[in-house]
Amino acid sequence: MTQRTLVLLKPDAVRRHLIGEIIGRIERKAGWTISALELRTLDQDTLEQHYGEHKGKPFYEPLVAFMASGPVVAMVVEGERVIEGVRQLAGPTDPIAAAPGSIRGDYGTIVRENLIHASDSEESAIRELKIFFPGLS
Ligand code: RTP
Ligand code: MG
Repeated sequence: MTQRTLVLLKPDAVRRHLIGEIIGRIERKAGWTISALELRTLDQDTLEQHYGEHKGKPFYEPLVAFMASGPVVAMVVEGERVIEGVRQLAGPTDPIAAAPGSIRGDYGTIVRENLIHASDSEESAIRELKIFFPGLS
């Protein structure tokens, strides 16, 4: 099943010069293709749309401040079961719980600064891709 997912390399990944390392892991997966890619600083409106499901939670405000603290790399990745696949490469949200070999397990520090976002379902992917890449057909 060919899918599309939204991947964000968060400001910590950009600051720590880990973009190449993380993109390399995605590219090494046979059959996946990066079909759009952009470095951009996210505004409040975009972040509110993207993380709307977390509004009101205690971590929401610091999360949005962190996500606006520097540029992110936004990209579209396409391929076979790529939604589940990139989540697998990323590892669990909390880097302490993430196994070595996963992106968050290898490089994550605290739960907020966990390097990468990847859509968590087909429904989320469609919603998030519209926010970040509205021109996509
Ligand atoms: P993401 O949406 O960024 O791909 O991460 P996720 O699905 O693994 O985690 P989610 O529950 O959607 O949380 C979104 C992001 O919020 C930050 N977070 N901080 N307790 C905390 O301080 C806390 N919990 C979550 C993380 O940056 C997480 O990726
Ligand atoms: Mg999430």
